[in-house]
Amino acid sequence: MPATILEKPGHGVAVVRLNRPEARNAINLEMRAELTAHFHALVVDADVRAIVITGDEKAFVGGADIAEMSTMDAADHLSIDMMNVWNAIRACPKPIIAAVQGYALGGGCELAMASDIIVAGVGARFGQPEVRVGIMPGAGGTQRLTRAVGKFQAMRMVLTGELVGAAEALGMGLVSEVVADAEVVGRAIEIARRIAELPPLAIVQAKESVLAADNMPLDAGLRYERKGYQLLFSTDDQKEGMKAFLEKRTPRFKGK
Ligand code: CO8
Repeated sequence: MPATILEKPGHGVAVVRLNRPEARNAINLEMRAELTAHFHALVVDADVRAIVITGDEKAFVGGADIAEMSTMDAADHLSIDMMNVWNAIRACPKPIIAAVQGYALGGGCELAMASDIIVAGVGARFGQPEVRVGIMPGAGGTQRLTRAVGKFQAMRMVLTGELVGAAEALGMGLVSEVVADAEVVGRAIEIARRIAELPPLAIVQAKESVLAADNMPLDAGLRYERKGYQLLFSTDDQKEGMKAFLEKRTPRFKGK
């Protein structure tokens, strides 16, 4: 069985399912390689405009594979490109929606945070428990988490390894919305479909601009945002979107 399954339910949406249920979808080297390949392919797939990533009902991802990591040394980590998958996800200009049921721990919480929107089931649990196995977060758990929830909640999660439930995660700003567990994937696909109907050039520019907020001082970020905004006035979709509004009809976006 592959460690991941790629599905294309149509309407511009791709669904990447993590498929190691027997190991709570722990991320091993095989899964990393498959995820990297999927994201490289999805970036250039013109039929895909939004991506949903999900696990199963018990776990989104239980973390990096501890059995596999247990015998690795620092040189292994440096020589195997462990970060390839994170770079592939980070370089993906299309919106990524994490549909989280069950555990999102360690690398799993980091994978959710590398996405753009997180839909969580009421039973979802998030955590950065790496210290409990003698390490620390290595793929965004001290950086993206701190930016999402602030220093004091991040410190609590990273230094104690305690898990937080979906309601608490929502209150902290760690997830976008919470729905019934059985509705998580459907809701994520619904959001992806809605995004896929919108003008893709505007979506890509908007995503890039929001992500830039993490890396730029406000003045530079506002200038960056304005350039993206101005650039979109050179697209056919801007003309069509505004014309359709004024003519009181549904726009037909072409991605040009
Ligand atoms: N790695 C390997 N195997 C795992 C992992 C994991 N992270 N999580 C669960 N499994 C396996 C278990 O060993 C068990 O296998 P078996 O049936 O053969 O004994 C099976 O999955 C089911 O697990 P449980 O019986 O424990 O299932 P529960 O539902 O009772 O508990 C938990 C699920 C809460 C997820 C529990 O298994 C657990 O605490 N797992 C470990 C969580 C953890 O510590 N995660 C952090 C790992 S370190 C990390 O992620 C570092 C990231 C660094 C950079 C990013 C790289 C991708």
